[in-house]
Amino acid sequence: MFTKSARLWLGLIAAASLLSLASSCSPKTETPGGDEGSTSTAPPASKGDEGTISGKISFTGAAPEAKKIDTSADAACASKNPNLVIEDWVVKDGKLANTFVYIKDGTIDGAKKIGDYTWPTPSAAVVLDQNGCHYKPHVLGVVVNQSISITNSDPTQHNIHFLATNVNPDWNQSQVNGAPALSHKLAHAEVMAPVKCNQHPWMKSYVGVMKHPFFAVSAEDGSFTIKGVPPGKYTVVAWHEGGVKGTEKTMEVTVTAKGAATADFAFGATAALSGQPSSLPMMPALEVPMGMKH
Ligand SMILES: [Cu+2]
Repeated sequence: MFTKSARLWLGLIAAASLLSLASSCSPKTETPGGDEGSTSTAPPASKGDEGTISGKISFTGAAPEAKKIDTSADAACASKNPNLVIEDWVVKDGKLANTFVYIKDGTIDGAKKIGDYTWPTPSAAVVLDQNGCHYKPHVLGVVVNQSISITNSDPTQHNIHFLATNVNPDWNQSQVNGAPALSHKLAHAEVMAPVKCNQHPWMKSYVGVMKHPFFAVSAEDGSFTIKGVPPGKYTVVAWHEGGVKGTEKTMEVTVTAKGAATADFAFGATAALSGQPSSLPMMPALEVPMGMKH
């Protein structure tokens, strides 16, 4: 059957695969908003003095053209949503939608760093709908382990694919038209978990997974509000797709008791130009076996 050296090689290959499996079971976490793990401290009790962080996301310069998507590969998509356009940059009157804004770090007044607490996971699911052969919403946020209810509102089959990163694992499910909702949870904080449809290559979505509930997504008028923020000093980040792993803007924000802090961010033509509309960011990490990265 096998020569002695072939047997040796087979053994080595098996050992290497086991090693890489073992290391991929404990994914390296990049801790946006802190990460789960070391502590399980409940956050300080509410004093009823929480404030808000709100603002507008602007796009400076000429808005990138919203390119039309060729949906001819699926007649159901073409007839339901004939004017489907790429959603990489949704700009209206100089304001930018689909920006994920979150507290990355910071300290609650009289308490610890926000990432040192384990915030409760909301029991309500967040809905990610496949509707008109695109995702609604295009960008969404969840708390670690919060259910995402994936619905198919189209007269065609979709295949939702949460791409593996070095934070969260691969998850890939097809869903025929009329099928019940699927449910998925992400166990690790991540900015952003990329989602695509294996059936319709233009379909993309991004899910921000936070250890805490202090995040929001900018609406079509660029506005966002993060509610229920305990008074403190925070680093607030606005993330928008484009570039290799998206583009982030950072701001230091102080929230006073019952205060309304403002955090306006601006993205511009430079970030748009570095975007890669035809491919998903964060893909390069996929091909490298975990064992080789340490
Ligand atoms: Cu699809």
